[in-house]
Amino acid sequence: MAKSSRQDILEAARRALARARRVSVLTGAGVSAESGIPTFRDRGGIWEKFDPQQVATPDAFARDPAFVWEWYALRMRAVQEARPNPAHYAIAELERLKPEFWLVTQNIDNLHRLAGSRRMTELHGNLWRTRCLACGKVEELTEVPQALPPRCAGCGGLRRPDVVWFGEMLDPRHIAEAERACDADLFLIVGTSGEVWPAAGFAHQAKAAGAQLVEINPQPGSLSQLADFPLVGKAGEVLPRLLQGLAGPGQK
Ligand code: BJW
Ligand code: ZN
Repeated sequence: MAKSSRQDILEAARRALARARRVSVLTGAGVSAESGIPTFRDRGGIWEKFDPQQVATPDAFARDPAFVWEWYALRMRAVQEARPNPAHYAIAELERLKPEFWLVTQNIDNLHRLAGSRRMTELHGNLWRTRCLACGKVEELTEVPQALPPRCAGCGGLRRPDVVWFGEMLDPRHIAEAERACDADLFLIVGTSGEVWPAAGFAHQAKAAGAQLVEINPQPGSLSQLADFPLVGKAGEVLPRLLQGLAGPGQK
């Protein structure tokens, strides 16, 4: 059988998206790559320069909170300079076009929100939030903390980044939201290697629940074999093309 061309797959995905009433999106670091934020597992990615065991585990933080905070401060400064790219804006546009829409992101960089996304779950937390280890108080940050590690204004306890490290449980409410999003007609997987669980599991769950899967990624990864419509390319280029000509609710 003749292999479908990229253009055929894009057009088929476009038709599936136009038909779909319930649309969900799972994103990872690749969606922010074109905003200049490095991914984790690509060549030149974060895990080439830093050992996750030293910066992204509760043990690392317990051993050396200042060191872990320095690493997050570095990433905050990088993210502070970054702006959403056409992929973030296309996803925010999709939320406006589809009444039953949900975004599940693994990213902590806040760029989806800056682009206008609201119906979403931040599975791995947010870089601009801290949590007091002593009293649990959650605080929003507007800038990179001056003194590291920062302390709680209320109780003086140690504050940690409000993100999910390896070996930590995700917030059960976030898991429930993501599971609801798996009940979709169309499920888009954008810019994630699918290496990290339970996030990767949601793509499998959506497939099992009958969703058609679109993957957008320049490289095949562990979720590619699940995809009904594998779209090979950069999110900031492919997503706007996928949305071309898509009409909103009530329009035909
Ligand atoms: C582009 C692009 C462009 C490039 N356009 N695309 C079951 C099996 C095996 C292991 C486990 C399991 N269950 C649990 C585990 C352990 C662990 C895990 O998954 N380990 C694996 C790595 C083996 N999971 C956990 O520990 C999780 N907790 C948990 O399961 O709790 C229950 C439990 C507790 C104790 C024991 C057992 C169970 C928590 C995971 C937390 C992950 N945290 C991090 C860092 C924290 C936040 C931060 O500081 O940023 O989250 S790790 C890091 O990976 C970050 C990311 O959100 C996450 C996912 O990475 P992502 O987004 O996929 O990035 P990359 O770099 O991997 O991929 C980028 C992709 O983009 C690539 O495909 C590129 O091709 C593509 N790309 N340019 C589109 N322009
Ligand atoms: Zn406190």
